[in-house]
Order: sequence, then structure tokens, then C-alpha cells
Amino acid sequence: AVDVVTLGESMVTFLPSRPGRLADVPSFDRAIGGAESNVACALAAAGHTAKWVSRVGADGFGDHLTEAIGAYGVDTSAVQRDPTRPTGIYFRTASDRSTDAHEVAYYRTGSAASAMSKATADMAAIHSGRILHLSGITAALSPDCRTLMTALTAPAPHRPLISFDVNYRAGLWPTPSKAGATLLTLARGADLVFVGEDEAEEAWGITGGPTAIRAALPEPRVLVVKAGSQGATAFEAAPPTHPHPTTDGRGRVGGCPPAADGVSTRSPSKATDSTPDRGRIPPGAHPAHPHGEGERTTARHPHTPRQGDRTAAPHPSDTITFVPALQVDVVAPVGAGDAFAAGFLSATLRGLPPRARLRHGHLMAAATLTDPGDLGAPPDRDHADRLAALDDDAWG
Ligand code: KDG
Repeated sequence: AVDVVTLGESMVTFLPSRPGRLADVPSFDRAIGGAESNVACALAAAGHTAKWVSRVGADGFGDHLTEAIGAYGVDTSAVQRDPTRPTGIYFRTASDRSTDAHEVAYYRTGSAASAMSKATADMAAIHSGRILHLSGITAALSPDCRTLMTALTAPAPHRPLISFDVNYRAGLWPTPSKAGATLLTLARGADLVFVGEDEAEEAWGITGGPTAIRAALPEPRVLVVKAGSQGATAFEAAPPTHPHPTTDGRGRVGGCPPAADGVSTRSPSKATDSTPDRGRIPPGAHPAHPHGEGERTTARHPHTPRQGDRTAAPHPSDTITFVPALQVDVVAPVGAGDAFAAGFLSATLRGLPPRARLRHGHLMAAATLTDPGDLGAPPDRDHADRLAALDDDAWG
């Protein structure tokens, strides 16, 4: 099996030639973007086998995406070409240095990727990895994509380990509450979840910091809560002591030995989302980089059925690990979350302990934060290992 399969839309990305409002930028440089292919590219750079599953148009932009992502060493053989729909593209402006704010203009409504569905998807390819990495963006693309995501996060025998990055993109959803309900359901069906504190607040109304998020989301065995430049907290429940229906019956997931996968599946709740899609994406609604503000007081939110509070007990068997982020001069925040996920997944595949997983996440994120594009130059495995092994003083 390939180490990681990712599924999601990628777009040709146009980066501004100079700072300023979208209305004023005179020209753009072509790059590639797409949260899930970003993860695949960074994993391939870290020496893993990675497959990206998607759908692009039978057009030049589709050629470019498959060629550029393939050039990172990612297997693109399961990317479908749609002769009737275009490849999505998007434009963005430079980030404001103090707020990280930037404008985004998506041109992806009706794109080839939005036609991904249970009927069109190559399920054999999707299930061919030890880990299947998904993100909430896909659920926002179309009703068919949402149904596919619901199916992929539902309990199933022999399913790969499901990694889910919440990736709340406000501009892709009709309302935060629509997004919140869907993203919460999908997250509950996953084994490993990444979420920013800011996303949890915007989509779920949780303002109590990592502990409150864990209290509202106890199902995934591993939950990683990111607080931007502050750092990230990993909650990791003890592995189940008995064979679970969603494992291969030997307490393993997708043929992945526990020592190497570091996480195993839990019992995902049944997903029931049927939120209709708005199908229109206004520019300018892209969330800024999740620079969180740490622990805050808790507020009730109607769309979070099991809202926790600061004193709520996390999962009783959780190991809780916090690792501060590397302090870097941010050039462009977009893609940092994907890089973080890739670093964490890479270390997970290698059976490294939680602290090392978080450090590898931060290292990958730092490489992206200091680059104008989505991907940066991810450190190779040896380089990352040397940096991750620096003592605590170097890590703040
Ligand atoms: O995480 C980076 C992505 O947001 C970017 O590449 C574009 O996939 C993208 C999206 O849908 O916003």
C-alpha cells in the first residue's frame, strides 16, 4: 500500500506580482494550490509514497496540475480528466504582514473536481493507502462531494486510517452553521483530526481552547489543535485494547502495524449530513492564518451539540502534548496548515512519539510560512530529523 492517499481539489493558483488590493495587482505568477495535494507533495518530499486522487479538466491547467504535482513524486495516476468541466483556478493577494489578511478569488464553481462523487470516484485508489487524508474543503464543493466525504468517513471494515483537516473556508460555505454541522460530523468520523482554534471558534463557536475542543470532539483517537504561531496541542487516546470493527481484526489499520501508524481507528459516529451546497464562492472570504489567542473563556454555541468548557475532562485516556511553533517571519500563511499536517503524518507513519510529530509539523509549516507559495521547500527527512532533535531551548 502507498503510505498516504489524499483526495481533494487542486487549482492553478495565481500569486500577485506585488502587494496590494486584488483590484490593483497588475499581473500574477502561476503556481499550484490545493490543500490535499499540498499534503501529498510535502509527504513525497519527506520520502513517503503519496497518491493524490482528484478530478481536473481536460485542459491545459489540468495538464499543469498533474505534471507539477507529479514532479514532486506524487502518484497522479488516479486523477480523472473531465472533458466537460474546467480545472478550478484562484487568485490571491499578498498577506498583510501584521494581520495575515489577504484576498482570495476562487473560480471553481462547477469545476471538474466539484463533480467528484460516489459514482465517479475511484474507490480502489482512494482506499489504497495506509492513511487517507481528507479535508473539509471537499465537503464544500458540491452536494456530490459532500456525500462522498460522508461515505469516506463512515464506519467501514478495513478502511484506511482517516486523517481529516477541518480546513474551514468561510467563502465556500453559505453560513458558518451549515459548515459547522457538516465539518463536525465529518471530524467525528475520522481517526486523526487537525483543527485550528480559530476554525473551532468560527465554525463551532468553541472559545475554550484545546480542552474545550477535545471535549466537543472526543471521537477521533488523535486530535491536534493548532494555535497558529503559539503552537499546537495533540490529544491522543490510548489505542483500543480489543479488535475493533473498523480495523483489520488484529488491532491494525489498513495493514499498518500499530508501532508505525501511531494511531488506530475508533468508532466513528454515523454521518448524516445532507447540507445543500450554495455553489457560489465570493472572493475575499479566506480565513487568515490561524494565529490563535490561546485559552479563552467558553461560550455556548447552538451548532455544537456537545460543547465543552475549560474544566471539561478530555478523553480520559488522553496523552496531551503541547509543542510551541517555530517563530518565523511569515511571508505567506497559505498552505502552512497543509504542511503541518504532512509533517505530523510523516512522523506518525514513522512511529515517532507525539512531541516529535508536532515538531515535524511545525518544521514543515515553517518552510511554507517563509515562502510565497503554498508549498515552500519542505525539508527532507534527514534535515527535519536534525532540527526536530534540537533541545528544548532551541524550540522555545
Ligand atoms: O491550504 C491551502 C489551500 O487553502 C489553498 O491551496 C487553496 O485548496 C485551497 C482552497 O480550497 O482554499
